[in-house]
Amino acid sequence: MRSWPAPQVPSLTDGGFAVPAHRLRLHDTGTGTLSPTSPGETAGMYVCGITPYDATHLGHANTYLAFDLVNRVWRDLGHRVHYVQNATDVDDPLLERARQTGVDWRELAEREIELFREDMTALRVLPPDQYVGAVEAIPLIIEMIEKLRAKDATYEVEGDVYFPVAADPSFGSVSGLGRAAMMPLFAERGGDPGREGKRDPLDALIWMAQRPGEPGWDSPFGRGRPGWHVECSAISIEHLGMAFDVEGGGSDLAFPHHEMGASHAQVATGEHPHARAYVHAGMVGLDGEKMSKSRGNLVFVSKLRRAGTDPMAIRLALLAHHYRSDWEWTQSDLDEARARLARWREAVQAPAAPPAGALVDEVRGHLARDLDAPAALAAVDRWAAQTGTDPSAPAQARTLIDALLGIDL
Ligand code: 5CA
Ligand code: ZN
Repeated sequence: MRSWPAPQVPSLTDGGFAVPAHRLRLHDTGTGTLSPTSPGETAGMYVCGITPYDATHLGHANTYLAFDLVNRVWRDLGHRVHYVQNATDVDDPLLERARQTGVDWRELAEREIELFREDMTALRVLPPDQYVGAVEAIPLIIEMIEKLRAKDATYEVEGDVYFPVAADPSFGSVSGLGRAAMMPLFAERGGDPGREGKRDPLDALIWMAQRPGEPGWDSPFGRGRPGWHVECSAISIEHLGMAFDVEGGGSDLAFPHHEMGASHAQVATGEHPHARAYVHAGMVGLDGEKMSKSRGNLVFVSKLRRAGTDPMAIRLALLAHHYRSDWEWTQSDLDEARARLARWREAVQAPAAPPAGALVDEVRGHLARDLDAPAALAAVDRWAAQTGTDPSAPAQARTLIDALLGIDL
């Protein structure tokens, strides 16, 4: 599928600031520790995309912004970044919404993906190099299921194909959860622990035989459509291979989605690990609940934009929270971000300011320690509150804020 246009990313090294000696450290969900990313020349990142049955809400935006920071920090460290994202353009919730509203599921997906592209462009989120829909990936997915079948890592229940989690000795290491904790999450997040005929309640559906009135594609295991986890598993290894640097998404994807996807990939390829680090963003809520399409308590990026909100204020409002924290959106988030944006704009338009070198080091340092954007923002605030005499500092600070925080002043 078409990705979206890339914003310009100015280079701090071209501006005379040496490449930092540190590495980017990120919190890995499986180990619960900060782990240094150690990409080669090219860093590989897969971030799960939207299920396009509704518009992008601030929770989605917050998650994509977190990984946009990863992208920007790696680039600043001199790496090329190979970034891949999917769009789950065929799945239960999408088909359900299409049925309810009488819209063709393909049209619904296309419309919402286009809106997502516009939102990401407005928020200056760097686009993936490959933006891949589940539908266009079906041949890849079938190929992957064939590999699992060849390893005896599939079985059928009434025409549906399952993956036995027992096939992967490292099952559980992505989320770090034990079976007791997995069970309720599996039921809550699209799994079917109670289905009769399964060998293990946690086994995951990888191919669903066509249901009446639903779309289906021919495959060696019958006409049907792919399960959810195998979609991201197949797309990620096709474009990034195994052991890519970061797989990311919101914390609701750690289990079962990333856990199952890793198991599928590890069993199909016989290699380990699927990703070197599994990184998860916190959940953004509104009125005491996780913002979610099914709950309907959503603040849409597109709606804020249409109401005239500066997308840079939305971006700053989200960056004011650490990416791993769970938090609630309120109007004051936006008010504070607008005021901050105005202060920063004024500071970079001044004829002179305090030297920017220390600020560059500080912002780079904060982001390299598990993307501490709130600390980076506070450092810029302190710089902007001072007066100084360095005439090149305002432009340098502007470059820094653009390159690493993605804020166009
Ligand atoms: N298509 C799948 C991933 S393959 C999916 O989860 N789609 S989604 O549209 O439901 O979510 C897209 C991304 O936004 C996921 O990374 C999800 O974890 C994240 N997300 C969803 N709701 C929130 C929220 N309230 N706060 C933060 N992130 C969220
Ligand atoms: Zn995914």
